[in-house]
Amino acid sequence: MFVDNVEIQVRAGHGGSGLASFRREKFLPFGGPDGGDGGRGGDIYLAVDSGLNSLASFKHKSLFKAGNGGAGGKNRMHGTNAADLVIKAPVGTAAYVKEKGCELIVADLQKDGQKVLLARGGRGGKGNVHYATATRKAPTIFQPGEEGQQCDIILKMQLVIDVCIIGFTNSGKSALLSELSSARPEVADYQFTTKVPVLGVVDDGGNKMTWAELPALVKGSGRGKGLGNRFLHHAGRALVIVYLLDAGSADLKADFEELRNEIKGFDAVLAQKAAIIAVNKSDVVDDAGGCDYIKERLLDTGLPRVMVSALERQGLDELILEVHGLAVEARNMASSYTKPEVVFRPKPVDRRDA
Ligand SMILES: Nc1nc2c(ncn2[C@@H]2O[C@H](COP(=O)(O)OP(=O)(O)OP(=O)(O)O)[C@@H](O)[C@H]2O)c(=O)[nH]1
Ligand SMILES: [Mg+2]
Repeated sequence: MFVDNVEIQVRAGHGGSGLASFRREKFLPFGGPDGGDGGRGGDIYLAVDSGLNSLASFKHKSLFKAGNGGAGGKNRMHGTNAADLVIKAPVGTAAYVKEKGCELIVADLQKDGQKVLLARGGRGGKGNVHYATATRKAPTIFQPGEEGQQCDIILKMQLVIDVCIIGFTNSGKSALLSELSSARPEVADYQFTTKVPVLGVVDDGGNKMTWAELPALVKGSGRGKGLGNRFLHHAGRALVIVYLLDAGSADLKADFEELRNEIKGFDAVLAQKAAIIAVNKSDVVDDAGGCDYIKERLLDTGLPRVMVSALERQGLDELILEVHGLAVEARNMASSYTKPEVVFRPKPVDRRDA
């Protein structure tokens, strides 16, 4: 199952209560206060697990609770600190909290090894040993443990990919990806065969890049037709977009414009990414002149154009070369601007007012 959007609830642990107690020993009538402090409640973190590639594991578990701190004991014994809870998510996951009707981003896991605090555990309360003064030698005061933070979190995952293939149904997206990589999506001549994004690694002999095909767009995807724009956000991190057209179509120019408009309507930034047009099924075009005519027809798109045939494995090397060239260029440009990491600092909560 491909899950890329889930809602979870996180509850950090409460701090353990401090203790009010007095030292009682034979021949020591006024032993004084000896109540220890409570232990810390467990924090909750969100961390990258590079073995995961969707949020499917959250489908059956949506409540995450860290343990509470132990209570303070006699003889100044400190309560046990609870263990932290680390929630694992795939790279490309962002976490949002809902506040006043808005979704505020609190974590954006962009690379392996990243770990971000989602909810802080409560501090343990102080035992009565802390309240003894010269005039108050037998304090019965102690602090209860602080409550742990709780919040509802929305996790959204965006695929971490280099190249994204976008096209209408039956243009051969799956056939192309399975010829280029070891991915084996179903290829069939009925419509909308592919219902979730499919990833494959394409090796050009020097560079390995992750390509993905998204389920087909239809005209009006923006208005929710077909699978709508449900998966288009996964193109957000791609370096290059491959517009895949079907050479057998009556009007390739119109097809391209429609695709482009769907993407623009979804996110204008997506439409400005490095892109290339691949016209698949070149084998159905009668002669080389036909291919030249198609390329000419798409000239004023301003994008590089490659004729390919997934069926007959034609033009694939040229396509890989062009796409990977664009991807390397885009990556070099992006590395001059690195997105700052989002750091979440939970606000301290004063429980005494509560
Ligand atoms: N002649 C020819 N047929 C092709 C080529 N590539 C794919 N096809 C055929 O086109 C049909 C659709 O191919 P798919 O790869 O399933 O297309 P898709 O874009 O993934 O389609 P959906 O997943 O349904 O959106 C299948 O019958 C393929 O055999 C090609 O290069 N030449
Ligand atoms: Mg498909």
